[in-house]
Amino acid sequence: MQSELTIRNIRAVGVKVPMTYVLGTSAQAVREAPLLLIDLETEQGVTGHAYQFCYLPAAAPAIAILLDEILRGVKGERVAPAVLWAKLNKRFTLIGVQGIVRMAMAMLDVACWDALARAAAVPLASLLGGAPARVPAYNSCGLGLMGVEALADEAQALLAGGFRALKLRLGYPTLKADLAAVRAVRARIPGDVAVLVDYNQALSVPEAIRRGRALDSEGIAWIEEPIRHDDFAGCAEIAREIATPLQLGENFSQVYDMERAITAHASDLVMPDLERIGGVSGWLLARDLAHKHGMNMSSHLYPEVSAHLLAVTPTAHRLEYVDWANAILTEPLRIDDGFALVSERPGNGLDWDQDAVRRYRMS
Ligand code: SMN
Ligand code: MG
Repeated sequence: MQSELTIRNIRAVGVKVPMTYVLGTSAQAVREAPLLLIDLETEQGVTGHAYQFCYLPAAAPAIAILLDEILRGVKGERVAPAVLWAKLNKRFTLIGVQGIVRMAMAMLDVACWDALARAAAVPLASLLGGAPARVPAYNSCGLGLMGVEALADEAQALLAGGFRALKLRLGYPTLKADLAAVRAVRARIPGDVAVLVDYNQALSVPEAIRRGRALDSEGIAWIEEPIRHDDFAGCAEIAREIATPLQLGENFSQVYDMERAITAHASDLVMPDLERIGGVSGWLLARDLAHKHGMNMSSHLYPEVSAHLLAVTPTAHRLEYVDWANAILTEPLRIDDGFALVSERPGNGLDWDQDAVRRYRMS
């Protein structure tokens, strides 16, 4: 994608926004969302936006420092995402394009695509050859590890907005407790609501097979990351042994990782993360790979931008909806009857509410 836009500056600000629902995973409980927001300023006056969910507040200033380093390499360059990625890939070869280096590069990529869409005065989905659409979404807020009564109440509350699918985190100390959690949720919601479960890498291969087989009779729509995310041989073994579809992807580092997972038959479904897969450019490569293999592809976090991308993904499956960025957006992503409505204004749907940004700014 070529354009006349040239890069002038990258401004980054960290915010810590309160979460409506605690995200209690098997690995860690998250109560506040640390987000890094960037403005990519161009000489032509168009500004592109992106944000990163930082997992840890301490990662926000670290990513911001890497963005300063990126700016030194790309200031004055044209806003051409593929060209910039190639240049930065070379610049960061020795440290490695992974972890927060890759996150910073992906943020630049997302902001570049936003600037291009804004300059063309079209929504990102249209710039990519599609159009804003209704994308099936699941509510991924909350439903962390907790007591069964609280789970049932939260499941009911999460169906507001007409959601027809929810994600439940598992990885309790015992299989019995996992089953109790699933059944408590199931008992409180309509039978046609899909329940997806996520172990966040908590299990060993034998334990995943044991728990997965037990979950096979619970009507679960997918089992996500049962074991360490990079053990593709182990995941392939689990996928062979259980009937419920296996889901991987939030930890795919660029499309190369996804290709290795597919080659290893590690997963039935894929759900790349916008920032780990390499931004919009990385998503487009992942999209083509999923299409080639006929694999259903969902998103991970960043629902505002991911909605645009799923609208141009032939094997689009489910959008992961979280409301974390709503606190700092002027126009949060709209959900209607369980579908996300891709924003129709120019760009990727991210516009900062400056008062809220000041309120939640990290010290
Ligand atoms: C998740 C997302 C973000 C932070 C922690 C856990 C989870 C998911 O794995 O898939 O939503
Ligand atoms: Mg997950």
